[in-house]
Amino acid sequence: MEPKDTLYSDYRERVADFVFDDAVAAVFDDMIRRSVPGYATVIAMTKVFAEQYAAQAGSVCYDLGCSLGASALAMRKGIICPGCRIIAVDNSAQMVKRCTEIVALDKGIVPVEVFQADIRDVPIKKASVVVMNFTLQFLSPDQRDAMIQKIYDGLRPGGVLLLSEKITFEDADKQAFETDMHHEFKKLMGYSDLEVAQKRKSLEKVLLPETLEAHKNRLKKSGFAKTHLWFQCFNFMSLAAFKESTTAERRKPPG
Ligand code: GEK
Repeated sequence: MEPKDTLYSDYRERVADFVFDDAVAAVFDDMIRRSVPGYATVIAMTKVFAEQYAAQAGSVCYDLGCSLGASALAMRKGIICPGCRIIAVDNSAQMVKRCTEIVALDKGIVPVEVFQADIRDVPIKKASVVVMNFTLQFLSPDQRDAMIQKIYDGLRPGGVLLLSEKITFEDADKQAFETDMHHEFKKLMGYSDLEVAQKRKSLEKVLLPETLEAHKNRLKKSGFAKTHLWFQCFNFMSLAAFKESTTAERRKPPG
């Protein structure tokens, strides 16, 4: 069984900025499942998106900010098209080490390469599915346009970007409500008020959420023809952004 996340359970005089170190990598699966409402649904549906959109032989599926590889392994289960492979990237050495071990234990047959790199430096080529589940939010906002543009340019026509993020709201009441509900979710998942408060402090300068509109505008500006909000639970959402294609390129035939 995965170890339980108790990293913020003891009072800290000074809460340092959050980093993806050994301690976090060791409990990450438990941490993200109990912190992100709908995480299990987003991962489960990543399989379905891969099944539908990794439909071009020889294409590449990317998991950008892979952590322990949950999205990469979901895609591995879903891909039915021959000759596809998966590239999973994270810049945390500790995450990459654990992810490599986890992928090695998985019985899937689609090739998965896991490597340590900054996603800003990774070339995206011949992509059919690019997954960025809760990672763009950790890039500095002024670097996000270039990241999305690079993904758009590297996607084949008919490809999809799955972009899952924590979001913020313009309306102060809505922001307060969604933040509150997220904290209630964390308490329901067994975190104490102290844990919630200390974790929030640690992420304050590290995880910088934007509005849904800001994400949609960026995707549109980068060239994505269509963007669907397919999942939202409180202040967490996932968008599917499609690169235009002819019908023949689009997806696996129905039935
Ligand atoms: C999942 N997608 O389980 N380059 C590479 N990796 C980065 C960068 C960067 N510039 N910045 C952050 N990361 C996963 C969950 S977690 C989300 C993703 C969270 C990595 C960082 O090391 C971490 O592993 C991941 O992005 C974000 O579906 O913790 O809220």
